[in-house]
Amino acid sequence: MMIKILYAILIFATVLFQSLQIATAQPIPTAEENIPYLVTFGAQSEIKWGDDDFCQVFFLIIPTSQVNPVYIRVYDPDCGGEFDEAKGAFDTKTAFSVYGGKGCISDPDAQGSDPKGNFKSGNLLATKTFAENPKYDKNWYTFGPFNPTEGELSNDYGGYVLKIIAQGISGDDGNLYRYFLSAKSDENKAIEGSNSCTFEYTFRMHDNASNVSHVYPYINKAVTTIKIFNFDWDSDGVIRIISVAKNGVAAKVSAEGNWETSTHLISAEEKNTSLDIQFVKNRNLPIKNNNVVIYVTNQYGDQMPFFTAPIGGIPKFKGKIIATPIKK
Ligand SMILES: [Ca+2]
Ligand SMILES: [Ca+2]
Ligand SMILES: [Ca+2]
Repeated sequence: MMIKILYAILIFATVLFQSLQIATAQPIPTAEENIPYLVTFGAQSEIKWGDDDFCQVFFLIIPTSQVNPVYIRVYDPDCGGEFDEAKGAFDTKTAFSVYGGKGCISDPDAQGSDPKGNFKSGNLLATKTFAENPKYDKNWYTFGPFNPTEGELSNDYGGYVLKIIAQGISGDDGNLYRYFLSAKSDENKAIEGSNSCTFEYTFRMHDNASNVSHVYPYINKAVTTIKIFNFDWDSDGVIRIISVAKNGVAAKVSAEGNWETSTHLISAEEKNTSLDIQFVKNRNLPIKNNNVVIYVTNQYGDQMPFFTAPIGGIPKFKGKIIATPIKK
């Protein structure tokens, strides 16, 4: 009996260890991020509704061990129906376009915070524009199949990289959606060892104030200072940093339709780890339908990637917890 229990514990520990070692990041956003939806507004929208540039770029990283085709599935790509954010009648068109090939991620314009210059770098592999369409409301549209080698091979990012750009072509409504990098066309089947990243995140917060959302920028060994930019947070609580060396350092937060920035030093132990930037809503006055934009630069002003499956796992503060006496 005792041996059976020990054996069960061993199996459980092995599975847990493996799950920590292998990133499985196919739903975008991931469970670790706890972000309900990505959001992109139509080109005629007011930026104070929470999208500064009506464009969102994501990179999908496929391990070189993957030989079979992959699919990029988009949940609720249309703008209309249940989840999307209406301004008057739904009249928004959103183009989703998939790119691969040389320059797809390595072109510096692809890694900026603004859709400028050659940000559509690489080869266009597929594109489709969606308006309001009940067929795709609360439903999936599948791009692909794509051969992994159609992506750009990148040693820096650890695999073949595809890019998907969501762009609000026209209209003034908010299109909410999610992605899944799948091994199958008609269902979501994870690809072991894959990951995804973006250099500027535009997303919808939960309405329920008990939900904390997270993004995970990776700190490579060259980073000494970071600058956090956030837009249209609507003063909805706090944005704080957890890392191996930071235990809830507050970033300066934006109100409605403005950018705020704060600069934070990076310590030696934070190099080659991820930061956990947490979005904690105000429990007394939670904001509904809050869309927010965030990006982070290093000391050279270069954008840093947010990985949907944090590299090295979710960081835990390793310093001493200093107890603060409770005020009575
Ligand atoms: Ca409209
Ligand atoms: Ca949608
Ligand atoms: Ca907002």
